[in-house]
Amino acid sequence: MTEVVKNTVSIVVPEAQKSTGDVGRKTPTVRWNGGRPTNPSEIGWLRETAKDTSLAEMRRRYDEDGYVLIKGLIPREVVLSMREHYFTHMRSTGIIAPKSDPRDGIFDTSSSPTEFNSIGSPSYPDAAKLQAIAAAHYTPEYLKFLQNQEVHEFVRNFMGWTKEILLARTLLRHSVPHGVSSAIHYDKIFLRGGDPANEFLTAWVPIGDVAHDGGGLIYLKNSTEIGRQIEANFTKRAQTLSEEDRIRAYNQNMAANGSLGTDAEEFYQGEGRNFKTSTEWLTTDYEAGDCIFHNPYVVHGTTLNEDRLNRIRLSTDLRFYQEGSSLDERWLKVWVPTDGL
Ligand SMILES: O=C(O)CCC(=O)C(=O)O
Ligand SMILES: [Fe+2]
Repeated sequence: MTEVVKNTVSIVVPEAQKSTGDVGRKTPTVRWNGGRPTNPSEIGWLRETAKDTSLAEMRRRYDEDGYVLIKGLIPREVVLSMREHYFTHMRSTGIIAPKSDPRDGIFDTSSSPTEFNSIGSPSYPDAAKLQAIAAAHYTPEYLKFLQNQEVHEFVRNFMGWTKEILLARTLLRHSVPHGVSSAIHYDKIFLRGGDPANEFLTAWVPIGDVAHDGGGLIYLKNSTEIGRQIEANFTKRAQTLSEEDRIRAYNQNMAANGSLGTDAEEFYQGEGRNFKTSTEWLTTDYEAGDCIFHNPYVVHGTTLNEDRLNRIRLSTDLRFYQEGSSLDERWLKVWVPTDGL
């Protein structure tokens, strides 16, 4: 019998080149949250990271990119139950389509999107809706979701901390189709308190699937250094201000809402004017269970929610510090609409 000689040559792909997230995927088409279209040649995909990737490689990517997008970190069912809970809680405000399943979170398109503004929008909705959003931050289901073991363990191991502190000020935000949500910023603008050398970690947790044109986060590629330079400039200009004003996101040097513009064009006309050579912005099709961790300086904003199924983008954003570090004390209280942060 002749032995069939199999081709045993295997190609070892270096870990650093795996799962870049953009292989063979068409350039996404999105609009900025302010409504202007993006330039397709400047939009790309975020790098995806599998949760079993080595810590060393994850940290290398975080250092290089300013973020690490972990696919499927939280069990999908846990996330979808949270989505169902939120829209059941919010149903009385009229946010979801009549008779629709709260788990789907489908916007009632007979309403005006601006009536359903949420945290991060330029203005708030009416008192009843605002009260419902505030109350959603206190439900036992949400508080349990915040204790999610996968996220806490990840943060602890990834940062090499003995114990992580989740700041009480978490932001549970919905963004309805064609509504206005968060503008361009880096997170340090809002957390300038505490020892400046102490870095926190943000986790943005989509609560449901968020397609690339569904109002999720969009990041300026390789922008950590850009954020640092803009912040150094703000710090210099704030030297004559009182301590309270110096750390305020809305001090006299800052634009409304602490933002750096509603879209790339505004960004490059304003604080981004010295960084016009960095023009690639990255987003993705986020799936329930994914979690994106980013540093305090990486520049990001949101896309316009143009979801084909009229799904409401729901997410929470969390900030972690190492236990015992000097942190921004203003963030130790649960968000209320009047906290001025
Ligand atoms: O969800 C949003 O609209 C903004 C979230 C964000 O900027 C963050 O998580 O740092
Ligand atoms: Fe942010």
